[in-house]
Amino acid sequence: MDRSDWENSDYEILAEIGQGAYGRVYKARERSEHQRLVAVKRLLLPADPNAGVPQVMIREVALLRKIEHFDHPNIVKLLSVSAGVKEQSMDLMLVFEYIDQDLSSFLGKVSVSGLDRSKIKDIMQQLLRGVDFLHTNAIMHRDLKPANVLVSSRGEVKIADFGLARIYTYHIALTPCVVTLWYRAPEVLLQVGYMSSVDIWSVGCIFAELFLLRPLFCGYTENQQLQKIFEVIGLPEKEDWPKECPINFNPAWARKEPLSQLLPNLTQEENHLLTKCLEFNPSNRISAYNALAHPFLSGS
Ligand code: 0RS
Repeated sequence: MDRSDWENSDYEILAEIGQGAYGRVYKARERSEHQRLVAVKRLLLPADPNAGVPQVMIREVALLRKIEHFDHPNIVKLLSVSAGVKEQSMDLMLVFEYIDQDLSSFLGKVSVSGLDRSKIKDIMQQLLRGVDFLHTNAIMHRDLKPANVLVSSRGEVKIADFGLARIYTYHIALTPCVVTLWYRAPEVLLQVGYMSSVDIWSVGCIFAELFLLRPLFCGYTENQQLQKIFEVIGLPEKEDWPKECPINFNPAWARKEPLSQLLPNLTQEENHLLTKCLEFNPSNRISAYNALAHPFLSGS
């Protein structure tokens, strides 16, 4: 955004906090009496201004506003939306409440002795309540990872960067950039159809990371990512391999280090929940709703 834009806007930009397929996110301050800190997200979508606001944009923004009415504690709060036209582009500005840190920075500050079990349970409950809320409203996040899970100074966990999936898909094609594959479900890597269960896979990866304090599967190509996954969860049954899959079943992907070896200190309940989140077959994967009722998470 150029200077003149910011000078006329209701917000004073303080710093850029992120950049990606979505455009840019800035930390800013309201100029009004409240002087509240906010996160301003700006998307520039190449579009024909004469054709009006693109349908996808209207639908997605309507969805964001609809879910905002529920004021869910584990979803980042949307304060305002504005759209405009700039040169040959649609300019979309979303303003959110500002949260101090993301989960990856939070994990980076944890001492070597690790997180308490009670803290892990608390983070997982809040994360899954947010995911369950999104799924109940037919929203898939599709890119859940520690960098877009925010942690407030009061310990509230809030999911950010969702609900613009259709705009992104359109935008990503135009913005080459590096994305992390580490939290991506096998069906996404295998390029077969997918559903909300992809988010549960990501939750499973995050769950393991809360114990390990490092990412569970760190691949740098789709094939390497799949290989790392199979080394831990084992090779799926040939019958479970998706039909019409562009990547062939490869029996050479053998198991090297099962979960029980990678995370030997997990209780049986923790290990069971993690295994249910990391099921290869998406239809065997636990739902957010059922995960919340799992013995590890049910009860306070
Ligand atoms: C990878 C080390 C860096 O308040 C942050 C916020 C932060 C927000 C906020 C609120 C609402 C977003 C952010 C948001 C919107 C896309 C997004 C993508 C990723 C994250 C948030 C998004 N680690 C990550 C970035 N980071 C510093 C560490 C922070 C720190 C505090 N508060 N975002 N990001 N929506 N769209």
